[in-house]
Amino acid sequence: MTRLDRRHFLAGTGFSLLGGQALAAAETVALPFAGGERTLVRASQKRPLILLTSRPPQLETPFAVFNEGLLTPNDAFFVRYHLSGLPDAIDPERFRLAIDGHVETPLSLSLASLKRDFPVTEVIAVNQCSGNSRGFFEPRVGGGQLGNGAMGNARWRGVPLRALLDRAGVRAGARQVAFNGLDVPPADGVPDFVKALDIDHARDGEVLVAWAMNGADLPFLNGYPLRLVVPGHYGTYWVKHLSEINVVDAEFGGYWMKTAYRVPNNACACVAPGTKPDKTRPINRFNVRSFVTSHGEGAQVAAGRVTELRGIAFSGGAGAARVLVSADGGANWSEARLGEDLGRFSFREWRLGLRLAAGRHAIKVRAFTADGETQPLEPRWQPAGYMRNVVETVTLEAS
Ligand SMILES: Nc1nc2c(c(=O)[nH]1)N[C@H]1C(S)=C(S)[C@@H](COP(=O)(O)O)O[C@H]1N2
Ligand SMILES: [Mo]
Repeated sequence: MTRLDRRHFLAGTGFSLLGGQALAAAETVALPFAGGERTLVRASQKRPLILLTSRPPQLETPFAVFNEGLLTPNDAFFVRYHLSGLPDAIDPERFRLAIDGHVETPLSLSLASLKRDFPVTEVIAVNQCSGNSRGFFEPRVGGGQLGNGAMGNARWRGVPLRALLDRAGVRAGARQVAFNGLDVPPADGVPDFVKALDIDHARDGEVLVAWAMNGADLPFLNGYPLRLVVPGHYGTYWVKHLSEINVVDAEFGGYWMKTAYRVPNNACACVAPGTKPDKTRPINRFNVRSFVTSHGEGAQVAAGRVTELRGIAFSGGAGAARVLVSADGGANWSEARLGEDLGRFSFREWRLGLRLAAGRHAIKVRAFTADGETQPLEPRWQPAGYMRNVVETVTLEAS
């Protein structure tokens, strides 16, 4: 990106995406697929992140961050928007959250009331974009060509959605709850970003209306002052700048539920490469994934000595009960040690020491949930490029 381009997109957004700090154009990274050359940019409240698009802002976390710790720092957390009409400065005194629709008593809550008048709870949960890792799809699919950095794990603090719905009094016949944020479509006809959950899911006690992550206010780009947290479910449901919770007595028919963010309606949510599904359903829970974080592709290690491998695993709500590692491309597998359990929605650390002979080694990592769900050895395919969870491989050079 040139300096001129940067000025253009600074002028065109309602806030300072770059925080006034233009970075040298030399700071680039190459994601490991065709067309993966990217610029690092510094958005407001963020360290340099991988730029996918500037309008709307889409920033990916550099993968090395996931080796820093199990909680993803707020300033490194990825950013994804669909609409370029981001809210301007939000006044926390004047902000109100509406709870309306098919309820007995519509509510309009200030931030102060939300924090004072309801039970407060915390959960550590992964937020992952449906299209995380889309850039690796073969054959290629349209959409943001993301590497593996459109995910993050944080401690979220807020009020259970159930408590808000109970206070408003959900009326009989309620079917879904729709969530809208303060961002708006530009004047090009893209529908407003509104997502919906089934009423039972909305009332399960796990979904939060959160104002803090990792002990601090939500960064603006991650949804200040409030966002929905839907543990175990893809990021598309985690509506940012949440301003309206609307209970509806029918299936919500908005574009972002009815047309977008749908997956093939079968057990694997997949189809033969290059084909289209005949039936789809809204995307919902994550599948299980695991990664090596300690070593990147092609890393050099000492032959004949123990190499300490480390990584992360997570799933859509059953945690990661086992992680197996293969050092010979999948012929033999060893059990990794699991780290502290931060809850079933969190990243879980795994570690394994391996003594590698001189030469190249294809290290594979495969996680299993307590329910026995695991990662496929060959990638699944679907036209939207969602839900990639193939067993990852990292090649190490021992010498
Ligand atoms: N208001 C609003 N909320 C939104 C979106 C959006 O475009 N607008 N995108 C969703 C999608 S698809 C994802 S993956 C997550 C990303 O959360 P993050 O930007 O905090 O990482 O936000 C979700 N919430
Ligand atoms: Mo997403």
